[in-house]
Amino acid sequence: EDGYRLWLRYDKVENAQQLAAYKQSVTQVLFSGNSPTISAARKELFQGLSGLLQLQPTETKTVSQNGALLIGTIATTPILSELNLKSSLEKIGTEGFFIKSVKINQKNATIITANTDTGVLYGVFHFLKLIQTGQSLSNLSIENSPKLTHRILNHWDNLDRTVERGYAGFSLWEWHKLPDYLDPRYTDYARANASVGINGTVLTNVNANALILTPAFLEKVKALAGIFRPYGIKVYLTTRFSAPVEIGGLKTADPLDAEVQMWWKKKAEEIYTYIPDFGGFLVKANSEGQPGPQNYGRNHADGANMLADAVASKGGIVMWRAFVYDDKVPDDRAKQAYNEFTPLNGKFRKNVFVQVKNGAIDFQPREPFHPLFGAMPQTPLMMEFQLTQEYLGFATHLAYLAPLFKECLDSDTYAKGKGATVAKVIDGSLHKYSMSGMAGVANIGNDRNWTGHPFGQANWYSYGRLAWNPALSAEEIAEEWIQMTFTNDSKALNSIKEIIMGSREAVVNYMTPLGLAHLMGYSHHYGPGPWVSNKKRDDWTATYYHKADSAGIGFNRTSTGSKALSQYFPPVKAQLENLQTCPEKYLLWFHHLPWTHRMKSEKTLWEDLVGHYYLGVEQVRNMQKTWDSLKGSIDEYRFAQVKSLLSIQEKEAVLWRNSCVLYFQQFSKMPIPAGYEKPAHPLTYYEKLEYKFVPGN
Ligand code: BDP
Repeated sequence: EDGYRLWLRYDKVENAQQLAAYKQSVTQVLFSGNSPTISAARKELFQGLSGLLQLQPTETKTVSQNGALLIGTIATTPILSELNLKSSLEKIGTEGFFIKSVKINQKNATIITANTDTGVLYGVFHFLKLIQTGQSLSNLSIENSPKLTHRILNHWDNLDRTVERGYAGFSLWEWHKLPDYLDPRYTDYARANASVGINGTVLTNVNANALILTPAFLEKVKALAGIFRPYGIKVYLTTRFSAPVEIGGLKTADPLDAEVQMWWKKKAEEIYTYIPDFGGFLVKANSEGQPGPQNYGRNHADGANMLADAVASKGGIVMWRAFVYDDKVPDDRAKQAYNEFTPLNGKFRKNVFVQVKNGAIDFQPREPFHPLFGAMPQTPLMMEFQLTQEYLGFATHLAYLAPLFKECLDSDTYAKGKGATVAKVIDGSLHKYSMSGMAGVANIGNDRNWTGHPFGQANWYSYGRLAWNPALSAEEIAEEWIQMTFTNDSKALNSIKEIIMGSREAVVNYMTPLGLAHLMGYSHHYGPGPWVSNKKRDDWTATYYHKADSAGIGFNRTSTGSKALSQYFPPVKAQLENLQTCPEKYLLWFHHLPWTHRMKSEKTLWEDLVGHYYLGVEQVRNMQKTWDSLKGSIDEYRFAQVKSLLSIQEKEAVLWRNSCVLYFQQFSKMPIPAGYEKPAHPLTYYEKLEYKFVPGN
């Protein structure tokens, strides 16, 4: 077991009783339809059953015994039309499915049905999951459909196969061998995505290369799209805004220039000749040096609408990113996206999403939700989460991100009074958006186990599950993932759950507790660098964010500071502005406070901060102990791999703790409270450590 099979391992059900019961529920299979999607579903079902139940059930045309499994859409399965499923099917839409125990010809049968073939495929994955997670197959009545229309992975993959912020090897896309060689891995990638309902993938980096839009590459993209299509996955590309100049020979890329508009129209038409169901474009513009409409004095809506018009007639969309900040703008970086985008509310075409990162800075271990959520009622906002752990220890540290995703999704924006959660903004229900979406910056590469750290798979998995249904809990997702990926043994399951559920908070504690942010080393964002200052851009330094000085620490975003808080709706603003009500987990994000400030723990801010750093290390040590107790209940390879990674994580958590505590101590001038182990070296030692060999340096 090397992790390649992800959560689709399909190993034999170990519990003999359960196995026998399952076998009784699957004695014959009636599969109808013959599209490529149905073939994929059939193949998956048989692969799953032959592994899980060691069974090759016979395919029949009629129900002749108990335990029949009927699979297909209503249109292709005449028997189903007798079952009065119309109203249920209306409810589940184009991608939902329906699994139900029924009687047909007086025999017990199970049906898996949907309005579309893709729905059937999702239903098959769900059915297999019931077995993988040890659930009963009797008396089933499952109606399930996605809450969001667009559930998309964003690959930050370059054409030379390096991956921006990728820590799991090189890009999966072997451009040099495409379109002739189709790595079977592409199909496994599609299966994994479909199994959690991901229905789109952006193949290329947001820091885009215009070459992807040239015929030689479109040929290759077409080949990938052909593999993903049966799995319900559309392909999208990133565009470089200056492409008309770079590959089109035009003098300008001004979005209001008729020639430029025509160029994009033609380009889009050309793309659709290769990929008739091409999903559309993802654009990073006027951000971190990327070209955009502002280069021509135009705004984001001008840029997005031009591209949107080019793909509209074919059903394509544009995902225009709101990740903009500029050190030339002499204001708090956290405010810029809101300032640039809220005036454009309602000014985008119908097929444009504005894609917003979960927080206003950048994928930190903890950030308050982005104030744009709730602030653009007439423009569908799409959530952007980062699965690759750029700021959470790469693929070396174990950090389960579903609690981070949930923290954001469950936050109340108060955009329409109480209960206007971020989840309701992005699922479209709050503002009646016509489309809804979530993007996850992929953590996948060509490492054998896909994500580098075996637990990184849980971030891919949980992202997909939450994009399908943001109401799921991080814990229930963790449980099913562990069961499918590691074990159904309840003791081991609970131990792994304990590790996984506490892991993100541990990282917050040893990296950026109490609302601190961006203390990571310069450019690579790996090890600690609270001392990073005096760089090319002020907003790329750590001192910009923590503002530690002899008077205290933290970024004042209240009305006496940058006023970023005024971008939130009044109840949120009031809560966060007030020191009595601001949750301490966000304290230093919004307030600059003296080292002697009294915390809820009755400790001074200094002592409390130090306490969090030490707790973070303790938490990692506890994770290690719990993992060690699993020896024998986990296959050896992955047991040893996680064990080693945890020991690196422990070492690095200590480095983080010592670096930050000693660095901040220069300003607090207060002692590390008695009872804590003392840092092994002076601050200068930690400051000199270089992370020369980490990716991105
Ligand atoms: C930052 C990354 C950078 C990305 C950028 C983005 O450091 O590599 O290009 O986000 O999201 O987190 O565009």
